[in-house]
Amino acid sequence: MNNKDISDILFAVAEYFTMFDEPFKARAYEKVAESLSSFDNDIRKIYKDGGRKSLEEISGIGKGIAQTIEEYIQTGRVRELESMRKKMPVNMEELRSIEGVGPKAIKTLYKKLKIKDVATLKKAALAGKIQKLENFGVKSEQKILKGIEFFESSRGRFLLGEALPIARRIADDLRNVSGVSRVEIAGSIRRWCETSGDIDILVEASNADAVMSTFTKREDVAHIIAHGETKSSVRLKDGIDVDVRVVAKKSFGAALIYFTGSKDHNVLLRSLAIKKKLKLNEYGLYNGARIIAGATEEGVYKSLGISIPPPELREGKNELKKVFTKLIGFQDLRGDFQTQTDWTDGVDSIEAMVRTAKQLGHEYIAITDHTKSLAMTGGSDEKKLRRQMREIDVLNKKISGIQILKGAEVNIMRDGTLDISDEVLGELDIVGAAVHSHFNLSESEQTERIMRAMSNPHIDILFHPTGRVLKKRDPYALDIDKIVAHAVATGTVLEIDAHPWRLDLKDDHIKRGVDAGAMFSIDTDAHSLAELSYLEYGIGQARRAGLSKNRVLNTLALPALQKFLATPKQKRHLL
Ligand code: DGT
Ligand code: CA
Ligand code: CA
Ligand code: ZN
Repeated sequence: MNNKDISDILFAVAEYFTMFDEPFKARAYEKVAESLSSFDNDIRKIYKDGGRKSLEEISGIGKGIAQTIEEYIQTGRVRELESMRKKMPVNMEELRSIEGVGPKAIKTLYKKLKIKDVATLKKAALAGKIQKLENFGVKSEQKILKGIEFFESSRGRFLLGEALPIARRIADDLRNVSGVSRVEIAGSIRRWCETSGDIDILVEASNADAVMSTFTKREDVAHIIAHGETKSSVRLKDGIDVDVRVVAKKSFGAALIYFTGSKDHNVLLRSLAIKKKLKLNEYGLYNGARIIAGATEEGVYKSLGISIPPPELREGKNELKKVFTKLIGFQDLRGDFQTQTDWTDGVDSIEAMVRTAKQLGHEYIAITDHTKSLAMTGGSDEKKLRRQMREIDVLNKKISGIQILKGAEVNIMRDGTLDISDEVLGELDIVGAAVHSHFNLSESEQTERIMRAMSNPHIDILFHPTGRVLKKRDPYALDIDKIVAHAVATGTVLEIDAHPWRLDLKDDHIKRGVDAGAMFSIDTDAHSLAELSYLEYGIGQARRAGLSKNRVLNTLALPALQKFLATPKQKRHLL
């Protein structure tokens, strides 16, 4: 419990007093709540040292408020608040986030229409019931509906592929503010979670004011949720919220641990600290009143006697016990096995894709255009594939320093056969198979179908195995454990499609493959030059699953890769 918790509870009390027609009490609580949120000394300590009397010496705090704070510190509850909540059981936080709806309106809406939350508010507004209330009207009803629309559109979680670029942009801008010495993205984004609720950024700076004003004045800010001395929150025009906190140098590591989370990881860490008779919070690791670590993450973990867990694994599972020495790193991939070009539905030429891949440092790139049954993409038939192979021979002579692999993204037909003849598949360097039709088969039919395709000796990789497209298409019904087992049995590599709309396999599924000993590839599924840099999203998911470098095909150097591909599928293995 810190000053902020106390401030939050006083704000809540103030709101309920407003609803219960106690404007003076409400104002008094609100004032104290406001001043506490930027109060330098620890209220709890003041209370512990000097009792309720010492609270009353703080300006604005009278007897009543001092009692409330005392009760909250001692019991973690405020009975008066609880009884007011019982009398008016509404979801305050939710309702208040609708523009134009404050405590007074909430009271009327509850008393007259039994409105408790945004869902019941929406129903009433759509039925035209709100405009009939006293002090409301057609205009305020419309405003409420607009507010609900905004609430609904922006409360969903954001894809990592949306949130990460925004977070990086803001972090980069903050790095240019004078006096700023360090900026880190924290929260679920640093853990590479596939979606994020908001963006969390930590800043070390000599001038917090400059950071806060630069941040809140950004052009992409839709509105400012809170502007404080060391913490501000905004909602961007894109709908995503951003929290920026300025943290002291001596606490930066502890704060980075805390705000990277996850909550469950923090809970594990804190109880480990307690076991060692230490105390951990976002300011540091303490032995009694003495800070023993806090400036760096390494220092804090080391003082707790454990090695630093990668952020991707801080989910409150086994990350404090296990050491992940072989975890795949962001620099470990040497190539990409799934790319489409202007031969089908990609936008760039093979040559342009290859040159960009080379610039990215790749040693090889597979060109895997779609095949004929995906007619809308101009999918290749056998003849076109052979023509493309000849073109690749020419380009391989022309471009040095990178090997172009002849490939294809072959369609799996309804019955599990493929839409390209085995003869032509045998001429390709590397072949991926994928489902692009009949998404609605039963789980057993879908699983059998895909397993049949995996049994084909020419199918090296199963591309985007579950077929999901985030926010657009659910994965098809599939027995993933059977697929994983069949991959191991047949020597088929499972793809982690790194495209931020797909992330397929996802972390849980990768984990099952890890446990079963499967082989993986991490590919971009790029349809343009820019998308060739998507590998990091797949690596992030792989790391979340604890996947080690030596189980990933595209960590191999070219000669080792060629040797692998020259080995019959059944006998293929990675070290
Ligand atoms: P999100 O934003 O929903 O994608 O997930 P996070 O993990 O980014 O969560 P967020 O933004 O609410 O808070 C950032 C981190 O701060 C979170 O991972 C752990 C820490 N944190 C926040 N609230 C609490 C809390 O109540 N208890 C503990 N132990 N840690 C918290
Ligand atoms: Ca967050
Ligand atoms: Ca946050
Ligand atoms: Zn495509």
